[in-house]
Amino acid sequence: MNNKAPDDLITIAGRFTTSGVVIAVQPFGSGNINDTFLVTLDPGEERHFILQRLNTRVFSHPELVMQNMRTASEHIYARLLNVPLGESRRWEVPRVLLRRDGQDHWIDAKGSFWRAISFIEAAETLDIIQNGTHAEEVGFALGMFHRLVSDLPPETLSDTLEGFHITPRYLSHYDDVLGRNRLGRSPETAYCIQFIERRKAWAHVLEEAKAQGHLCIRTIHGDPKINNVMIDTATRRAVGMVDLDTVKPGLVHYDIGDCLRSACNPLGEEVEYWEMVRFEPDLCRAILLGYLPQARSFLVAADYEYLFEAVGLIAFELGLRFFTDYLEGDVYFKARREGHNLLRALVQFRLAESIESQEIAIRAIIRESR
Ligand code: GN1
Ligand code: MG
Repeated sequence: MNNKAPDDLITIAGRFTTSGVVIAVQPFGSGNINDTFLVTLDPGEERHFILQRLNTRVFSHPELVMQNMRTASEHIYARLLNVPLGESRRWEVPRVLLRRDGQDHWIDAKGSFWRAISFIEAAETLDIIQNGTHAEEVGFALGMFHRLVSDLPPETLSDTLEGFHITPRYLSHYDDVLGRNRLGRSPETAYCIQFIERRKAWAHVLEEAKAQGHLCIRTIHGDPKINNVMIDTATRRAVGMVDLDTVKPGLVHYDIGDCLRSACNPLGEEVEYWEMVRFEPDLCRAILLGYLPQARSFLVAADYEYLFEAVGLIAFELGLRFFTDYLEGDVYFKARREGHNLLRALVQFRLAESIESQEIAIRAIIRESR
């Protein structure tokens, strides 16, 4: 058995402690990009914190990611003082933990970029939607987050991931990769290629609306999928949104689409039987019931007109990103086995199909929820 890795992690975690001794560092969560660990301290002012090795292949300017996180969380803290939460609800924001010398990260001998973030105690995240109440809480969490950053001017944040959620950019990258690809065509890859081909023109819908001035840039979360919403283990209410790496300027539609595509898929995005994946409209209704009371103060009429397109588009876009990565040899999303990113793509395409086939019902839900 090799004991070296845990020892190394304990030393690295120790670089971020101000009190207490690190007694354990364990892999944590199911992220596709960064490496995440839960650190346990004894005794320490706080029992746990999150240690992460940022994927600098994806985030090529990690110091700007840290700056955005700090700008957003400080803004949210200040704003929380004026936003009534109601009884029996807490709202927590992950804080960047500084080292004793005031630095917000540490670069190890191999050049890895490490950072520490506060842990929200007595709460958990779930990869799969549990029921309508859970869906409503997921919607509330995104609405609360958007409301708290709605007065944070997007220009104060850096664009840390150029092209993120710009579907036409993913399409042109896909075309390049496909052109170079020499893999044989299985029935699954043929299905994906045809699926993308038929939706190429439509995939510009949000970017065109943005270019024509129908939709405006705001501060967004960037990755508000179901398992980035922390749920209180006792009250089962949402207590915060984690993973602030992608907080940056963008369309709220990317966020709403990502939240709905991830939380209205009762089988989750890592399912084996991709043909069985479907989008559940009742969960969509529950999410909007939680989201819109928070968001009505800043959404304008044109925003509602593109909500339906946003749901299908973000599912399609994620499928496109997974499929391109499969063709490219898994250079972006961590793949845990051969064909993993192909399977993930099939799940998202099946979900996008299910959204398309229920267009009338989903549009009616959006209309009635306004
Ligand atoms: C990635 O690593 P994780 O799980 O936080 C990705 C998201 C995808 C998500 C799909 C920076 O997020 O855009 O929606 O996987 N993050 C980045 O599960 O690309
Ligand atoms: Mg993320």
